Amino acid sequence: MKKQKTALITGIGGQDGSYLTELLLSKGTKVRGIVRRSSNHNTDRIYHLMKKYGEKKYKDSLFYLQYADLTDASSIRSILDEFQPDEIYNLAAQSHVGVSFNNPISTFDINALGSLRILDAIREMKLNCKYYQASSSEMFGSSPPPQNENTPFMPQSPYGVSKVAAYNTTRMYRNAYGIFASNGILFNHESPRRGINFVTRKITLGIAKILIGEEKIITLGNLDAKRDWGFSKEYVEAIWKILQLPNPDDFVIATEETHSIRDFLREAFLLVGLNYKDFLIISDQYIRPADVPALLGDSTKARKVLDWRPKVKFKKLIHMMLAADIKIKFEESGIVPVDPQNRNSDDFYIEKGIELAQKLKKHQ
Ligand code: NAP
Ligand code: G4F
Repeated sequence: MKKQKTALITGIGGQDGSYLTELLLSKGTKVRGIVRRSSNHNTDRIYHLMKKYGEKKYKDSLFYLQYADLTDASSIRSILDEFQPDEIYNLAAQSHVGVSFNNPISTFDINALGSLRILDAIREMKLNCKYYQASSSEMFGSSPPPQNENTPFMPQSPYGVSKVAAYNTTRMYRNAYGIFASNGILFNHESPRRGINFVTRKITLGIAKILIGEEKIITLGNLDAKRDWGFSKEYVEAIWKILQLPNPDDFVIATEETHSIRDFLREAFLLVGLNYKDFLIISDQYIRPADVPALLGDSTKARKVLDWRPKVKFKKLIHMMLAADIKIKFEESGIVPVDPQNRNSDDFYIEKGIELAQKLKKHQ
């Protein structure tokens, strides 16, 4: 009989960590996650799993959380010693590119040194485990599209530089010490669980707030940048597949479509029949010292080796995210009765959004 695997996820409370946990649990893998101490909730995305599996039960539990921090080497070593994971998914990061210009040193500490701390502990403790590094298309920076595994990295932000360092550390530990260490170079991926200060979620949540009268405008920065946006829930399947291969390797994961921020904004407002230009302010506050102009992934290798293909692309993603945010705002404000059985489809919320948008137009 096959031994039940144990996976350790850093960044388990993040967007990807929450979807990856659901995937691993569905496969019968034991999941151990690290969360860092914060003065406010940072486990909302996995609260449903904490309730289902019992937060405090240990050893026999399929799901268990422990406090640790990627900036604290001793916390990482004791976690590895205690859990003896078969797979480590290093998803923890200061993941906001704009914020990395304000906090370059802590970004590097978490993102670059954090991965080094884990890899060096694996080496020194002689752990027999597979390691996944959450690398990023932000590493390509100003390299022109399309970008694949052979495209040179030209990072444009402290975040991008920190991720290049972690990418190279991962390859170095693989080559020098024979550790099973792989990079997933993931292009932007979003979902209703995306952090609210990334541009996609800022737009969809902003529209929902405008519809219920909570806000009048959305304030953004550079609208001309282009991104290759996919769906996080599908991207964590690729992450899992990368660690199931017999040998470690590096993969670009992308939809192979690119759109500007302006395209996203236009499409999202149009879904409820509004023109984004009536609700937009551009502010220097959100313009970065340097920005990545255009990302478009070529994931031929992932298609061939991993047999991975994304189904959710640009329009479907916006539809899903906007519907989810309208639902949240409607429920919060009591405009539409809460739907306890969750019977209503995304189309239902978009339709309700259109009705509110029409009223909004009349009052303009
Ligand atoms: P996310 O939602 O921002 O989640 C990041 C997680 O890391 C959070 O749970 C955060 O905890 C945790 N974390 C931050 N600093 C930590 C520390 N010092 N010690 C322990 N945990 C810490 O990010 P995501 O979108 O899920 O992305 C997952 C990973 O993929 C990140 O490494 C990101 O850089 C990378 N990536 C993301 C994308 C994308 O488009 N989403 C694309 C390429 C690569 P708190 O909640 O306490 O802050
Ligand atoms: O949504 P963003 O903050 O994502 P960005 O910078 O591409 O980074 C995300 O994707 C990376 C993969 O390439 C990840 F590694 C990283 O962790 C993160 O998940 O910004 C997208 C674009 C940028 O060009 C930004 O300048 O949108 C532009 N933008 C315009 N106005 C804005 C805003 N971005 C944010 N966050 N907020 C704005 O108001």
